Amino acid sequence: MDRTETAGNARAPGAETARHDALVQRYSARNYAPLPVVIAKASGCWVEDVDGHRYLDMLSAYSALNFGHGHPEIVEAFVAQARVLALTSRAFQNDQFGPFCEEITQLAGQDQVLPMNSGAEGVETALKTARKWGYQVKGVAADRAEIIVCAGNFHGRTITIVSFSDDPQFREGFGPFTPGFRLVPYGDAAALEAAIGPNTVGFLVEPIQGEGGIVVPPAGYLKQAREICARHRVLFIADEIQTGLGRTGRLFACDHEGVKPDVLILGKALGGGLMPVSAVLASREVLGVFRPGDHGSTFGGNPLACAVARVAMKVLTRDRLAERAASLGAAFLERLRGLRSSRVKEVRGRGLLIGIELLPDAGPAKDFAKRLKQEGILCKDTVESVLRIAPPLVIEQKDLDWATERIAKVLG
Ligand code: IF1
Repeated sequence: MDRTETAGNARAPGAETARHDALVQRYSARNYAPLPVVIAKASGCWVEDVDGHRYLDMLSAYSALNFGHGHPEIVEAFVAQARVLALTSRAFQNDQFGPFCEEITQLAGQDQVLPMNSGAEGVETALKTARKWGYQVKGVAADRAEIIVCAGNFHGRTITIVSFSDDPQFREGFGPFTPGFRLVPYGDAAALEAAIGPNTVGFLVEPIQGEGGIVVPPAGYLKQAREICARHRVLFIADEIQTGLGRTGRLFACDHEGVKPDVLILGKALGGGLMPVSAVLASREVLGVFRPGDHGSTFGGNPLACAVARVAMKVLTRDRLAERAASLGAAFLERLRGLRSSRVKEVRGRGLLIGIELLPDAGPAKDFAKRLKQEGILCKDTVESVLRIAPPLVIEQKDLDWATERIAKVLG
């Protein structure tokens, strides 16, 4: 798609957008309040709406689109596999699953994998793993296992996961909740250590908090937390669903501190931007707690998902997308910081996961997201005051330049 054509045009919602919006208002549950843009097609980093307006995608479906929209090789693998074999269930084996398991465990440096679909399922699987490990291996008394989580966490939307959220909206009306979780402040290793007791089996953490507002923890935090967990025989569980697979400039965000988690959760980009694929990776000792029938999923490990994930991992490594995120992201972050806007409190992030925190009197971040949309940039607010900027890792420098100008204009 040519990016310059509609640059600068007003992008007021047109008749087609209104028609679609009316359908959604009437027939969809109102669990979202999206920007008024109805996307009809996309390629790479660019999308086009039903009224023919073009936008640069700087949200990337919350990092699920690390490879951009419709990556030709990934689409090719998807279509080819769909023609040959798409689904078997795990009652039988399929010829994509074994190679997928070998490749993803090698990529992650872990012994074994348990495949699921959505990120939330991956997190649930990791929590079940930690509890079972706690009872079978650590020797915690039945039903006493505790898992420590962080204030400001976001790990998904299931009842168990919202049970340990500290965001009232994610919980309100959804009780009763799952017990067995304990909250500690994020970025505070001493608080983690103080919260550990004899029944603690795991510590679940995002290496950078996404929904929390792109919160990068203090340097050394992950390493200290890793060390504390090892000392107390607590599983260090990294939710890299959003930060993993190159987003932050390393293959995994934990790599920035040389940390290898006991349990690693991947999702989003693992599906190549085409389908939900998640995975839990760990040592043989940890994933070895499962016996046939303990846990599973109809679609987890299906041949279509495995084929897509395999080609996604291949593209990620071959095209050095983590290095690309590191260099493009560092320069982009510098330029955003250099804007010195009087409305901006802080620009932070790692690689191509960037948050722009606005000052309280600048108004809600959502208004800036709307204004950026009018300028041809799609991004999203997170918490009240933070704009989340996270383009596909395949973005070109010239597109980042184009975006910087428009962000400067809107923040100016
Ligand atoms: C929505 C946020 C992002 C995640 C981490 C697990 C999951 C997510 C670290 C669950 C999902 C999404 C879901 C999406 C909004 C979004 C989000 F703003 F809410 F926080 F990305 F930053 N762990 N994050 O970020 O994965 O089950 O959705 O596949 O609309 O809820 P999922």
